[in-house]
Order: sequence, then C-alpha cells, then structure tokens
Amino acid sequence: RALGPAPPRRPDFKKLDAEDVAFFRSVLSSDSSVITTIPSPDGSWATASADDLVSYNVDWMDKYHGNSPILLKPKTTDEVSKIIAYCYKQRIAVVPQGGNTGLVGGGVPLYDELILNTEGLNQIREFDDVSGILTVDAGCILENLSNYLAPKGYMMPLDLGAKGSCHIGGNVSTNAGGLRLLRYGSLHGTVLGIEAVLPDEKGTVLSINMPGDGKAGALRKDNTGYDLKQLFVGAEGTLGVVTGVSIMTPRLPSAINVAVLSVPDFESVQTVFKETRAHLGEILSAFEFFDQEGLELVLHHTGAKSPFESEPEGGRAFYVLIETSGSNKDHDDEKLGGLLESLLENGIIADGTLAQDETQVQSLWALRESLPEAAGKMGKVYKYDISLPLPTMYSVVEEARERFATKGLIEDGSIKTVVGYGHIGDGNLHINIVAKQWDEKVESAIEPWVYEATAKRNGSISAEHGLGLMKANSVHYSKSDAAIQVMQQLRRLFDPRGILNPAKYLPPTEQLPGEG
Ligand code: FAD
Ligand code: 2HG
Ligand code: ZN
Repeated sequence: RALGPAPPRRPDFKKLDAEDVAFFRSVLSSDSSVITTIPSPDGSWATASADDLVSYNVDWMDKYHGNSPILLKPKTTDEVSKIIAYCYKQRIAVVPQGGNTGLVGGGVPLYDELILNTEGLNQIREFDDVSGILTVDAGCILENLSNYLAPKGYMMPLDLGAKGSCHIGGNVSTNAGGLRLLRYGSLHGTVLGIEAVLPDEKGTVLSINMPGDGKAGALRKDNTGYDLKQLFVGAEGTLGVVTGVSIMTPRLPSAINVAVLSVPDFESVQTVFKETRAHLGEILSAFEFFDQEGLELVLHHTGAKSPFESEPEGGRAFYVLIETSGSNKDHDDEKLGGLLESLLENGIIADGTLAQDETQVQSLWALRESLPEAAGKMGKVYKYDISLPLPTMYSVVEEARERFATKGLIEDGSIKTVVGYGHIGDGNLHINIVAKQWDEKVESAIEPWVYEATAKRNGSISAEHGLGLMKANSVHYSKSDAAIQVMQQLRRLFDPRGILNPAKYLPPTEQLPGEG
C-alpha cells in the first residue's frame, strides 16, 4: 500500500467463503457475473487467479491496493438488490465500483471487501428527444452515452478525461465536475432522478423521480418533499448502490472554437478570464489553465509539437484554453476574434493559437486533457484537487515548490516535478506532485501541509474528486464538527451496519461497528 498506516479491518465483517459464492451464483443470471479466487468445493465453478482480479483491486494511479476474493457484475437492479440484502444480513463489506477511474481510493477495497462492479448494468432505458431527458443504467460508460446522443443532436452535460472508462453511476456518485461544468453546471443541477439499492434487510430499491416507477418521474421541477436524490450525488457509494440515473442533456452545439493562449503570469490568467467572460458571454463553454511544467510534461510524453511559434520570455508562461460552443459559427467567430484582438492590442497575451479544424480542436484539447496520463507516465503522482479563491490559487503551487526545494526533495530526485493546472472557470486547481516512487518522506512533506495551506485560504480540500480513502480523515479542514456529525448520522441512517465503503469518506464514528 502506498499510504501510511490504514485503519484496521473491522473484525465483525464476515470473511467471504464458498457458501457466499454459491449464494451469489444462485441469484445472478450469468455465471460470468461471479469472479472469485475462492475455490469451489465440488468443482462447480471456475476459480479465478489473483491476476484476474488485479485491475479491480488496484486503482488507476496504482496507489491503493485491495485484496478482494470476489468480484460481482450484476446485470439488473433486482440482482443488485439480492446481493445487497444478503450482504446486509451476513455483514459483508461491499465496495461499489464503476469504471475504477476515481482518484481518491474510493472505488477499490482496502482489505477483502466484496467488489460490486456496475459494468453489467449497461442498458439505455429511454431518451426523450423533446425534453432531452436520458434515463440509463448506472454502468453505462460516459463516452458511450455521448456517442448515443450525438446523432440525435444532444450531448452529455459533463465531459472528462476518463470518459472512455468511467460509468455514469460513478460520475454521479463522485459528483464529477470535469471540463464543461462552467457551462452546463454540476450534476446536482442536471441529474433529475436516481434509482439506488439501500443496504438494508430487503435491499430496498429507492426510485426517486425516475420515469416508469408509477410516481412523479424525470421532471425538471418537483418540490414534493426533501430532494433525496441529491444525497446520492457525491455520496461515493456510502448510502446505497446507484443502479439508474435520469439526466438532462443539452443540445449538441453546431459551432465549436478552441484557442490556447500564453500569458506571462497567473495574474494575467485572471485578467484573460475576466475579459473572456465579458466578450464571449453565453458561448463560453470551457476555460482551463496549465503552467509551464504542465506544457513541458505533455509535450514530452505525447511527442506533440508546441503550438506556439515563440519561446516564452524567461522560459516560463501560463497557458489558458478557451472553448466556445454555439449555434452560429459566424457569430461565435466574430466574438472570439474580438476578444483575441483586444487581448493582443492591450498586451495581455504573449502568444496564441486558434484551432482551424476539428483535428486541431482535438489536438489543442489534448494539451490539457492528457495531463493526468502524462504525469502518470513520469512517476507516481500525489494528486491534490482543491477549490480556492482565484487570486490566491497559484500561490499554493509556488509554496509547494519552495517547500520541497528547502527539504532537498527536488535536488535528490525524490520529486521530479510539480505541476499546476485546472478549471479556472470553476476555481478548481489540480496539483500533481510527480515522485520517483511512493515515498513516506515525500508524503509527509505534502500532508497535512497542503490541507492546511488550503484551509488557510478558505478553500476546499476536495473540489471534484471526492474524499474516498485518501481524505476520509481530513474533512475537518473544510467542514465544521457539526456538519461532519450530521453527515455521519445520515450515513448511519442509510447504512446502519456500515457495510458500504467502510473506512472511507468520513472519519469513523464510535458507534460503529455492530450497530443494527
Ligand atoms: P469509480 O472510480 O469506480 O468509483 C468512484 C467512487 O464512486 C467510489 O467511491 C465508488 O465506491 C463509488 N461508486 C461508483 N459507482 C457507484 C455506484 N453505481 N453506486 C454507488 N457508488 C458508486 N473527476 C472529475 O471530477 N473531473 C475530471 O475532470 C476528472 N478527470 C479525470 C481524468 C482521468 C484521466 C482520470 C483517471 C480520472 C478523472 N476524474 C475526474 C476522476 C474520475 O474519473 C471521476 O471521479 C469519475 O466520475 C469516477 O467514475 P468511475 O465510474 O470510474 O467510478
Ligand atoms: C482533470 O481535470 C482531472 O484533468 C484529473 O480532474 C486531475 O489528475 C488530476 O489531478
Ligand atoms: Zn479536474
């Protein structure tokens, strides 16, 4: 395990055995939905090797490693309900898992928890091409949904680098932000309905504002009682297993422009943002930034050529990516042209490039989108995902570099680079600290300093990636004791035996284990 001491395994959780496998095989419609390293006593099932389960036990960063002997891939909500009811009765700990692209250790087991993966729940239930409301199983891959919608003239309201693997249920459970939140808002606004299986004796299926359940369904407006679905948006699998999602999808724009600009300092990034909003108004769909280290990292690892003709003055610059999405190309071109002219005339930008066709749109986006992957190729990446007021945002990156240099961690090669990038439009900074290897010395130089630095600036220690295992014990940097206590009570109400994602999301309460 990359991290320091982990919370102990709760002794009251059942150790999975052949009897459990036999039960799961009896309720799942397909034998291939149960993958296990537990041998069959009578040879009635094939025994998987530990290698078969590695990609489900280890996270995307190779930072969190679990050791689960059972992976289940149910195909229906009813199957999920039977699994969860059984796990409740038997006190079996469960990790709900989507595409396993999460970046905080939430989607993989810590010990031997059962992995309940949603990839078998992959059906599109319905799409209304008047309202744009899409209702799907939770295991649908985000990119597949975008591809389904595009010919119909619609798009998903969120987009992220992990789109080819992440599931919509995982997106909802992490309240993923991504590259276009600035324009289309957060999932708290676009998700209209949720179907989830609760960790109780019956595996109750809670259907909230979903079409077809005989109650108010998939409506834009609904003020009948507490808005329960919101609790599941960002709950990271602690309240139930999300099995279905109803979501509002916007029209696909017919005109897209992308420009990448270079500016001398972070203050100019903010000036460009202000000017961009003033000039572009409603057609602005993304405003991203990355620093010099970020550009160099991506160019090195992708082999791409720099999009700029000249080298930045003093060898350093900041880069912003601006995207417009609209329905009238001439109108958008004119607006963007006006912005670029004004920025150049006023000496705010040093250099810039504007995509001339779809290929260039993709290659400019790749400069920003491939940053997480490029960092991962260079070494082991300590990732921090924080929200901060814009004026102080980049000072955390600068302070980090100074801190690591003073501690000699740059000179001795323990840290290879520190990269700052993120979603300026949402006040969200990503700091990627690329280390030679997972290293306690490096980690203790970063934490808790980075959380303290964030709290000192009134920021949030989790802007969009969530808490998972990584930040379960650090929530207090961003939330009051009273707020944490209410969250713990809420969790216990939904999950009295604490079987879902134990040790993650929130600090442990004294009442667990054994409750219920
Ligand atoms: P998983 O990783 O499988 O699970 C994540 C969490 O949700 C876990 O706690 C898990 O237990 C829970 N969970 C998953 N499915 C369910 C379910 N059906 N019911 C209940 N709980 C469930 N995130 C952003 O916010 N913005 C970005 O721009 C972004 N870009 C990324 C780029 C890359 C290259 C990568 C690798 C990750 C990125 N992420 C980003 C993080 C990650 O992709 C998102 O958090 C994503 O939404 C996770 O979806 P998933 O299906 O992979 O979930
Ligand atoms: C992004 O914005 C993602 O690219 C991933 O949120 C950030 O890897 C990271 O730190
Ligand atoms: Zn991000």
